[in-house]
Amino acid sequence: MIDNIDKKGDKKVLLIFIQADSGVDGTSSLEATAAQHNIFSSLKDAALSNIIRRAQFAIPPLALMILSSQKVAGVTQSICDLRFEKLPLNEHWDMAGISVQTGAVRPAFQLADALRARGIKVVLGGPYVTIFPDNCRDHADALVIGEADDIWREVQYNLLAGTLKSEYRVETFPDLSIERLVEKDALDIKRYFTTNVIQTTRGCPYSCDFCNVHVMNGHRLRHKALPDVLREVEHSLSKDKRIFFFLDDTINADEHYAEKLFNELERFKIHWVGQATTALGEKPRLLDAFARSGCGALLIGIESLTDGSNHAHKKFHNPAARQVECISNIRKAGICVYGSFIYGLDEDTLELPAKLEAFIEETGVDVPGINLLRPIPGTGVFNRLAHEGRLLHSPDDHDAFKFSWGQEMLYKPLRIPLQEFIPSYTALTSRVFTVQNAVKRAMRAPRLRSAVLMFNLLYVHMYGMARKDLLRQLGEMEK
Ligand code: B12
Ligand code: SF4
Repeated sequence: MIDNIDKKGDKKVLLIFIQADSGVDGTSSLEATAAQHNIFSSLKDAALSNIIRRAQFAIPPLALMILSSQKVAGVTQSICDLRFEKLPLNEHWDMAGISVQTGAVRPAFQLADALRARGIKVVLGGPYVTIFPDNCRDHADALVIGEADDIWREVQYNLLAGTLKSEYRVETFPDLSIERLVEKDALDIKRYFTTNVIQTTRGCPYSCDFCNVHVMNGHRLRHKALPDVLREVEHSLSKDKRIFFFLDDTINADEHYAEKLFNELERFKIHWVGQATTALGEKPRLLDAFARSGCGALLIGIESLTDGSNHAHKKFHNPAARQVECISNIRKAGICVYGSFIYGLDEDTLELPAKLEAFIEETGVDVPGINLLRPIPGTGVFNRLAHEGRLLHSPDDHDAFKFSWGQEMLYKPLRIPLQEFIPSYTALTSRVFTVQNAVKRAMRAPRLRSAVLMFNLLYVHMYGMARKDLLRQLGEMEK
């Protein structure tokens, strides 16, 4: 392949991560005009939105770090993260690679069209392209469908040779046990809260119907070899000494592997955060390995407090009867819990908010996240809601779909009329997210008290904004 290379010169590739319209990229009111009626409040919202974007989730896109680590002689790659920087259009680029997440489809396509109009070749990849390639074809010179860890080299060779194909389809999931060191040289390290992002496994053995992961990455858990992970931690530390984010969706999915990993990691004396299931709380040895290796906080998807609702959404690995004990045990081990709940699942009733509040109190969840169900196109729940006529927008209009911050209902809950559901949700978030509760949670947190305070205070603001949007939606429904 290399023999065909056009020797005219190096090719420059820009890898782009898009800022989503709302959600964790800095919540802003969904109704811009309404937010602007008061200049001071819109300035305050813009400033807070900026802080949220930078402080809270300022980690780099691992996908683009992986791609830029696939080096081909004659190609230079840079990452542009539109959440924090502007497009460097004063420079020459031969090709742009855009990561398209569902929910940021419109800005991604607009950007792709604009770049192509300037003569830059555009390759689209990422979750949305993998699930809905046909919707993307008109906006790209090439699509990469699937996990691009290995195929990205071929794309670069073809760029050099002037033989870019319109489609690259990854037929089998990459074998993660082959070492691929992730480099940071295409990134501006200073822009981020930390650049230590590591994924040790990919895929998910579970099938929650509101989630895309098992759809995109498969049900079989693929592991990196433990020595490779340790080398990656060491390499990452040599460039950046800050906290680590393990991006695995369930870092305790393979308990045996996780225990070995975190026992080995102890010697690096790092601090880390990640995502786990409640099951961790009933495995004292594993929990101990997590705590000794420097685990400061875990995001735990609790979703509902009733088995009926969790089971209705194919989540079977979080039995309601064990939730209190598991969460309490994790906190007793000195690990903060970000408890992620969803209100509005199929078996939920108006009694759930009171239960949720009591649960948060009883277990001492350090940072609660009370989400509305987001039916992501391509998930089982999206298809079911579309089939049952419960979506509030056309199923074909993926642009109507937003990953907002509990700011709008996108569907009709099964057992609660929307007119009652919205007020019960807004009343719940106004009780849970108060300044007083933020201070209380920070004071009782097992560690990371200032981070717990900051998160809770930001949520006072973010859920407050969400309430305004939701109540506006309710008002419109009642007109
Ligand atoms: C860490 C993380 C974040 C971080 C960092 C963002 C990031 N994507 O790096 C933060 C906190 C910022 C974040 C934010 C959000 N996230 Co998030 N996040 C994740 C998580 C846990 C890991 C992402 C990751 O690094 N994966 C590992 C890499 C290697 O996989 P990958 O991103 O899919 O990339 C591979 C392929 O897709 C492809 N690829 C990707 N991009 C490109 C680009 C090109 C050019 C090519 C060729 C190929 C290619 O090749 C890559 C290598 O194999 C995933 C879950 C998951 N398992 O992926 C959710 C996930 C991506 N997030 C999700 C969501 C919903 C969000 C938010 C909308 C949340 C919110 N309400 O605001 C925002 C959106 C932000 C945005 N601007 O788009 C959903 C996306 C669903 C979808 N269909 O798009 C996921 C899948 C979670 C889920 N359960 O469904 N997230
Ligand atoms: S929500 Fe978590 S546990 Fe459920 S399928 Fe998705 S990644 Fe797996």
